[in-house]
Amino acid sequence: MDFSLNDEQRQIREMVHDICLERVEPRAAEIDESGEFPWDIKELFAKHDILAIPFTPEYGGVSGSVLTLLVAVEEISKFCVTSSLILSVQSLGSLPIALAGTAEQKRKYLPPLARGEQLAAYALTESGSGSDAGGMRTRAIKRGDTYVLNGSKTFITGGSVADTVVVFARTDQNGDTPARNISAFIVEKTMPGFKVGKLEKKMGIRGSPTAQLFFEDLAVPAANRLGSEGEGFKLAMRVLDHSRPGIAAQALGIAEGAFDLARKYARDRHQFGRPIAEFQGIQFMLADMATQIEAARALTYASGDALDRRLPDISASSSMAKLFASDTAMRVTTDAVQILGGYGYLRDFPAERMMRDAKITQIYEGTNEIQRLVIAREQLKEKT
Ligand code: COS
Repeated sequence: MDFSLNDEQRQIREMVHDICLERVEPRAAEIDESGEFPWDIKELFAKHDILAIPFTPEYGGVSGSVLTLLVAVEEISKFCVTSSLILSVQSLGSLPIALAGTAEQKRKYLPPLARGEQLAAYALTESGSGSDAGGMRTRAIKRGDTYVLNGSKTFITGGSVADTVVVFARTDQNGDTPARNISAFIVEKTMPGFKVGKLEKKMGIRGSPTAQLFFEDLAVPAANRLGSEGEGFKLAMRVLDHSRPGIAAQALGIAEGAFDLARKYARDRHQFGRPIAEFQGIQFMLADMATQIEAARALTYASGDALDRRLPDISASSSMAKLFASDTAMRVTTDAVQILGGYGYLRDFPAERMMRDAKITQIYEGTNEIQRLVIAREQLKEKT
């Protein structure tokens, strides 16, 4: 089955595939082992305009289509999930600016991101507010034409390498305004008071830095506020509606990479005098893996297409894609390790890395329990 991609999307998929096969796949195990951010891959993606895919030509980009971005993320993830995150986070961190920025903010911040000269990050989560994103404590107090930020963020993907970070903070001045008086600010890493804390040691996506960020009397010009004061929570949710299909695409790519590996191994590995692919137990596993992947791809592409066509009620389709594709990635990578048997458990083969990388897709950008909550709420809304 092939979802109807246009010529541009097919060309981008081919280009990304060729580059990743030649340059990213040979680095994937090393990146995982070292746990270091792959600056060489970031430069490679910038040079080939891969980091320009999330941006429209008006701001120096090459596409701006969500579906095109998903296809690119899927393709990179087949080879190296850490590398796919360089593109995903460039999109996530710039989405608040693209969705809510003024023309001036977009002109200033988007072109260097599209050129890959700068990196972006999205700072919503805090140690005490993960699923309950509205419970954040970082505060921005207005003083004249600046806001003074104090607080911290945690689990910020790419936070230590980003030049531009969109930070969400409470703007209720006296604690007596509505609970969700949250606003979003474009923060530059060079602003005094911006500090990077510890980098987390993780199970997977090990070359993607996950950082703590601290803001100590950090003065942000009021001109860097995104949208109206108090509108930040809704913006954060809109961004997640747009970015969750990207996690689905990542999960889909991991599942496809693991499936290809397992299929090849099943054909090559002989036991009891024949390839293990001839045993029904293996065939049934491969059949289930392939079916789940097809279904995950259909949901993922449909959610991207819905966003591109600006259809209403996209929250549920984004969450469904993320939920189903990430569960698929976990199942398929676990089965791939099983098909490879003892070899699947060794670092000599990429199956175990894919399984470790898959797990995070069920957790970040909203746990799958939160996705179910979003989907259920949409189903229970009164339909006219
Ligand atoms: N788009 C626009 N507005 C939205 C929205 C969306 N997708 N979802 C909610 N809102 C609005 C609501 O309409 C409501 O507006 P009003 O106050 O005008 O009625 C407001 O935002 C608050 O919504 P709600 O009451 O649903 O908020 P909750 O605190 O119940 O939170 C969940 C909702 C749990 C869905 C949200 O907190 C969430 O997604 N949490 C997970 C966060 C996450 O994914 N973190 C991962 C790290 S970021 S990489």
